[in-house]
Order: sequence, then C-alpha cells, then structure tokens
Amino acid sequence: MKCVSARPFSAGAIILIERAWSTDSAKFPPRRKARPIAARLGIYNRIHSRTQKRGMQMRRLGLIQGAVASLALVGWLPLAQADTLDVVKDRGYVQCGVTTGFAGFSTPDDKGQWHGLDIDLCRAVAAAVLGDADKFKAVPLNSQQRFTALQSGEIDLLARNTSVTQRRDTALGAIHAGINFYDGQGFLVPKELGVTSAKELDGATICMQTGTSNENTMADWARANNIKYKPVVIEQFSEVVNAFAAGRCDVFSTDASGLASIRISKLKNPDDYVVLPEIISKEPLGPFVRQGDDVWLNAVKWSLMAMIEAEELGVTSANVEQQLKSSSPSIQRLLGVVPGAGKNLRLDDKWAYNIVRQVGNYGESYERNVGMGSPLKIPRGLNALWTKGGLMYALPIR
Ligand SMILES: N[C@@H](CCC(=O)N[C@@H](CS)C(=O)NCC(=O)O)C(=O)O
Repeated sequence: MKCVSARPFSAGAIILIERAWSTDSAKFPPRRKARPIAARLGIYNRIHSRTQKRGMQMRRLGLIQGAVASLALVGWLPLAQADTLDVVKDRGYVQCGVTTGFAGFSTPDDKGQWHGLDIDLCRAVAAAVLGDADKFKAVPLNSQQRFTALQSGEIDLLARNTSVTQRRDTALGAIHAGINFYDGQGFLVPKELGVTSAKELDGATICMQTGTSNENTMADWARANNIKYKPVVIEQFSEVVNAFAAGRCDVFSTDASGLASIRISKLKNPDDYVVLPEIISKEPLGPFVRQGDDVWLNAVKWSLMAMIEAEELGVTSANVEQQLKSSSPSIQRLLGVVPGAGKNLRLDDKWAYNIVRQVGNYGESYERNVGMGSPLKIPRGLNALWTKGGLMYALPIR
C-alpha cells in the first residue's frame, strides 16, 4: 500500500492528495461520471494553471505574512495592531474575515451585501464598537488563508465557521472569543450510491477542503474504524464542490452545517443527495482574534454574549424599545439603561442595545440564517439555549 501525501500549508495552489489506498472496492466502483486518475490529474493541471498565477502571488504574500507572524510569535515584534479596538475606532469599520461564500454563514447576495450567522457577528461587533452594524468590511478567505490573514493584521476578527481546537487556540497566535455554532463533521453522498451509514464508506473517495480540521478528523476516524478511503483535497471551495458534483469523489466530508449548506445552495438537485446519520467529531465554531489583544478579545466575546443574553432575557430587535422601560435589572444592564454599562469594555453604554436593535438576538440570527426561516432549516439542537436543552449559555452581563 503506497501512501503519497502532500500537505499542509502550501499556500495558493490547489492541492490534490491522491493516496493510493486500495481503491478497487465492490461498493465503490468508479462512478459513472468519475474519471481515471490520469484524467483527474489532467483536471488538476488545468485548475492548477488557472490558479498558478494567483498561487504565486499568494505564496509571495504568504512568505511575507508568515515571516511577520513568526517574528511576532517569537516575541521579536509586537503582534500586529495590539490594541485593535483603538485601530478599529480610528479606521471607522471592522475588517472581518469570512468565507468566500457559504450560504447560512457568510455569503454575498446579488447586490454584494453579505449575510449569515457569522456576518451577524461581524455586524454585532461593528454595532457594539462603532454604533453602526453596517460599518464592517467582509474579507473573503478560504480555509487555508484564514489564520495567516488574522496573524498579519489583514483582518481584525475571523468569523468564518472555524472550529476551536487546542492547536488553533495556542500555536497560531490566535485565540477564540466564544462559540457561535456547535457543529460536528459528517458526510454527504449521492443517493445513487445506496450508502446509508458512514460505516459503509470503505474504499470511498472523499472530497475535503485544504486547511480544514476535517482532513485530520477524517483520517483519525477512518483509522479508528478500520476504513480505507482516498482523500481528494482541494484548496478552493468552489472547486471542491465542483469535483463532488461532477462525481470525482463519492463523498463530501465537512461540518454538518456545511453539508446542509452545500446540498441546498450548491448542488443542482439537492434531493439526489443525502447526509449520512453519523457525526464523527465535535466542531465548535467560533470567532478568533489575535493573542495579546485582550481589550479587543473582550469586545468580540461580549458582543456574542450580548446576543445570547438578549435571547435568554426575551429581548428582540422588535421589542427592544419597549424593553428599555423594563424593571428587570438584567435587561437594564444589557440595554445600558444603567449608566456606565459599557465603561469596562471601553464601549458606549448602548453597545448591547445597538447590537439587539440592529442585528437581533442570537435566536433571531439563527432562525433567519440557518434555522427554520432559512433554506438550510437546521434544527436548533445543541445550539438551543441551555434553558431549552442546548449549549448556548451567556456569561452573565453584570
Ligand atoms: N470547521 C472546519 C471547516 C471549516 C471550513 O473551512 N469549511 C469549508 C468547507 S464547507 C468552507 O467553509 N469553505 C468555504 C470557503 O473556503 O470559502 C474548520 O474550521 O476547519
């Protein structure tokens, strides 16, 4: 058994990993539309030459960013923009790292306006810090680019369906600021394969995106379950989706929310695909900022907490004006009726009021972006409030 693995962290170009596991499987004969490996590499070459120029630019940028980040990490330079709160206030808008377009979390509409659960977090931070939820700029990043962009100071905040792991929270100069979606890794397969359980994936070709936690999780799970598979790992989201839609892999594996989004928004006939029942990991998704930037960390963390706390207290974008008259001390503190409510965060007293009025509470954001009010229709599940059997729990705002 030969195993050729090229990765990680080669910036820019598409990376196609072809591990020569035993691919001759009765269950997974080459699919009708699937092509032999040489032809797949032909596709790779074409995609590669299209992205080569951008790849070279990205590599050059990556080297500079990498060098700056490394110097910062070993303490030779202060991490870029140590007091991001002041930088953002001076600049007048928040630079928010998001996906290149991923329905439900961060995606532009036909007018170029961005929407999604992660976008609402960018908007919440802009409302809290600048008083105006529209004062943010979405910076599209693929999975591979996201931490470099944060390290280099290109973005103030990464709000991009990013799983919090110990390595990411310690070794990358980044630190997470809460969890805005509890997720787990799963599998999307065409119904025509007749697969009903992940345990039947022995011999399958599995598409994933470079730079995701999904690659390692998949490898760990396959080893633990004695399943052989052939990973096809591609850097650009659109290309990995195209590869799956064209039948160049049997399975797409990523976060369950991602699978729901891909199925509904990227595949021509969503009903031809099914998400398998197994969830093989914990993928707690949340925003990241740079380490050593504590005031900014607080601004981001408490913006998220305010959205959750507002839902717990029943304060919505629709009733927030009336709630200003509430006799509840918790609501008065949240909405800045009590003087000094923003002082310790170095924010205006109306910071959380501005979030709820302009963006809504967590439940409102969830429902319109990924819940029953959206095409994704993902049940609240683990993302329900702790009072309703879920894990969403606001640290007390007092
Ligand atoms: N939560 C996982 C996966 C997140 C991820 O990057 N998923 C991909 C596949 S769904 C994605 O969002 N791609 C969109 C893009 O690159 O623009 C992680 O943090 O590594």
